[in-house]
Amino acid sequence: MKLVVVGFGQCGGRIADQFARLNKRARSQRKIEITTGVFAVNTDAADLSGLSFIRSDYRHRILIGGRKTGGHGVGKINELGAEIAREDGDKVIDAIRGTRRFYESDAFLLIASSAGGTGSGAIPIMTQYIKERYMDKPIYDLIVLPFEHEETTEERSIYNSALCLKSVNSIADAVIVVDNQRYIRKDFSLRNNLSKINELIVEPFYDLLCAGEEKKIKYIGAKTLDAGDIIQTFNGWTAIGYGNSQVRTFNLPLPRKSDFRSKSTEIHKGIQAMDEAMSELSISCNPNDASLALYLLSAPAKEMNMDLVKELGDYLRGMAPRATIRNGDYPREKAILEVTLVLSGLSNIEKIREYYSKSTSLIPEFKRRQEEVEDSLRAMEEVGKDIPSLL
Ligand SMILES: Nc1nc2c(ncn2[C@@H]2O[C@H](COP(=O)(O)OP(=O)(O)OP(=O)(O)O)[C@@H](O)[C@H]2O)c(=O)[nH]1
Ligand SMILES: [Mg+2]
Repeated sequence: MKLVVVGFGQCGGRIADQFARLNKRARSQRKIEITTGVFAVNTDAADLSGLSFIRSDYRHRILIGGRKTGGHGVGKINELGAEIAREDGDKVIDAIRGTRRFYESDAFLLIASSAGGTGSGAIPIMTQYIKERYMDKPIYDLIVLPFEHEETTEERSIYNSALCLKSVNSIADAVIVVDNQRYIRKDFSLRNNLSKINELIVEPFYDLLCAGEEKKIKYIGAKTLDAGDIIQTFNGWTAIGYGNSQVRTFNLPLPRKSDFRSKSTEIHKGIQAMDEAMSELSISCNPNDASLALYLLSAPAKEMNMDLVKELGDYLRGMAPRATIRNGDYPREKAILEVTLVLSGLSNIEKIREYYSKSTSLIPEFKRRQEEVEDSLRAMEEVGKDIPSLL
């Protein structure tokens, strides 16, 4: 599957940059392409210059709202991010139109954080603009939720998130939810290592996008997972995960293929990778709430057989009994068995529900604070009313 990738704001731009890296990797390791164009859009010129893999010309790193912000961002006011996108959105559309081989793209992937200003505000507006112009291609929005410590220190991050999530969900074909907090569960030092988190966020997309683009016969599975399967699966609230397990230790003799122990070991390893993918999902959710699911098994051809694929399917069916499940296998050479898992059409995500309810109670509070500020300003003006002005 080939994507047009557009990142908005600092977070969106940096993750889009990681997709540009993945494409480079696909090209050099596998001689295939998984993106047709990668763009970063920001109100902040410094953030755009900090990227590494996205082409550095103004058509790929797009500065918007220069007049309003002086190139310095919108300071977490996502209403302003939205306003700027309405005014400057044509710049992004023009850049997309200039993509060579645009006709080969299967879908759009737009990316932003929900808590900031530029990305959070621009992504719903741009989803709508792109949808109006390219009706035949699905649009997926990848939204990054803030760390817990940001939610407690800055209520605006909760309010921005609620606004952004509600808006994108009403317009995008799927919303892939990625919770920053989930990536520091095992390693707290990651909190200060956003680029490592960004690598982890994009990793599950690699095999998923590559599988359907393979041309070499030895990398084509018994059942290829292609763009059609992905498009059928990505729908509404979506989570993505990845897990792996080592399949061979070199100093052990290989058991004979027909050996029942060898077969049960393979299945055990497969289940272990699937379990890891499930517990490493990009957002905490209940698989029981998924109406669509997909898994891709990548492993050395020797290690894959229909029994393993079927066992994994049965296992997933047990966890997501209501989901329509699609699958594929992707023969690789590395001695590692990998499972990429997508749960989609989720009917409930607790964290989003919380953002909605907390924001509803924040609205009157924000209004009250605004009024307080205005009252206080008026009172100060009143005290100084007899002082002459220099203007
Ligand atoms: N995973 C990840 N999260 C990031 C990154 N950069 C920022 N964030 C998160 O994104 C949120 C802040 O949004 P930004 O993307 O910085 O904001 P912006 O869209 O540039 O908007 P303004 O700077 O307010 O104009 C916070 O929750 C950060 O934790 C990143 O590179 N990776
Ligand atoms: Mg910024």
